[in-house]
Amino acid sequence: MIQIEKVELRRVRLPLVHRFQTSSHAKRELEHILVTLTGADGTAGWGEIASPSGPYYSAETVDSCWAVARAFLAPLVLAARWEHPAELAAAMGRVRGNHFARAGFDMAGWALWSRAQGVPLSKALGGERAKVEAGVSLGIEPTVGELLTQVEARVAEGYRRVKLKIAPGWDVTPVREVRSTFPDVAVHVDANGAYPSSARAIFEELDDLGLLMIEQPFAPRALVEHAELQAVLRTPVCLDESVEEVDDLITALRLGAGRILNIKVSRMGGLTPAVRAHDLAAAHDMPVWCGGMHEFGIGRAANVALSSLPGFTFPSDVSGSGKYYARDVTTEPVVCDAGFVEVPSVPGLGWEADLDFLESRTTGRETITP
Ligand code: OSB
Ligand code: MG
Repeated sequence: MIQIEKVELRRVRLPLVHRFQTSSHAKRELEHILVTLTGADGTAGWGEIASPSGPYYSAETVDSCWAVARAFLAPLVLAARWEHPAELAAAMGRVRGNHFARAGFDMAGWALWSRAQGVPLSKALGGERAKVEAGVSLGIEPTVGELLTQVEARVAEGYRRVKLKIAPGWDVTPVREVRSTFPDVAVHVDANGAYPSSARAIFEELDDLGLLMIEQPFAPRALVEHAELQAVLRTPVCLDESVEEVDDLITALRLGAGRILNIKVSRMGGLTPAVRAHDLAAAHDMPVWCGGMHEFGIGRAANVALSSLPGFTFPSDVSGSGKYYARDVTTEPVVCDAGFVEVPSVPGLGWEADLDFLESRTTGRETITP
């Protein structure tokens, strides 16, 4: 039986090496919350709450995560007695929504448990791959020329799949330019739900560009409209924001609301529901890949482990740390070589928090005990 005796929450800020703009907003630095769970025997596990600062991707914010983590999740986790991380996830089940906040605790539970079991996190989750294929996500740039410069730099680093953020006014033209300049690079677009469901013509144009997939064209709850769009496109529609719960995936499968699923640990509420979504998608022959939230090294490590599961057949947003951060919060960065990240074979997460560096980047902290 595992019993958590101490919960530590720490807000950490890192500057981005390159400004990132999506259809909803721009960011230059990120603040995430690191969660450390320490068991009665002194074993610790780290997790990351990778919520954006503002409620533009989901309803959560760093402040909402902080409030829910300290007042609701930490007490539930401290009261739980568990033998497997799925039981810890179940103990947090009373809390509705707040998936980013829950994900940080769930991840820390898996990290602690896999280390205690002496197995790599990837194996604990059912992963099989020794390395995972990584792609980069590229934000909206001021000009098409600047976007092409970004793509060129990433291709030179070995990435072979790029995801381009699109928004009304920044779609067919930049995407066509990237396609024609880099014909051998797999291109995928992500609208973050920025289009009204009446905007079908844009997607019919994009349908002719040989894209890997079109991610989240419409608003999160517009599942019926996604099904109607998928019915007229050859390009697979991929769902991101629409699938927060495994139940949303059941609805999407029933409706035919997309052919591919982006599984994000944060959006789903942790590795436990992420693995369930993977298993359900696999049972329906729906390919999946692992999305990201510009995670620091801790959350990035969890993404690498998850991406090693057999259903993750498209490249994941698990680029090396250097795509976002000059220095990451782990003693070693996540490294991408020729488009692949190696899956660690040591017990636990596979990367260690860099405590000295963290001290210099910590903007707030709290320790919660029973
Ligand atoms: O939709 O995938 C998204 C980042 C913030 C919010 C939403 C998204 C993203 C990304 C980043 O695309 C992917 C990554 O972490 O590399
Ligand atoms: Mg997305």
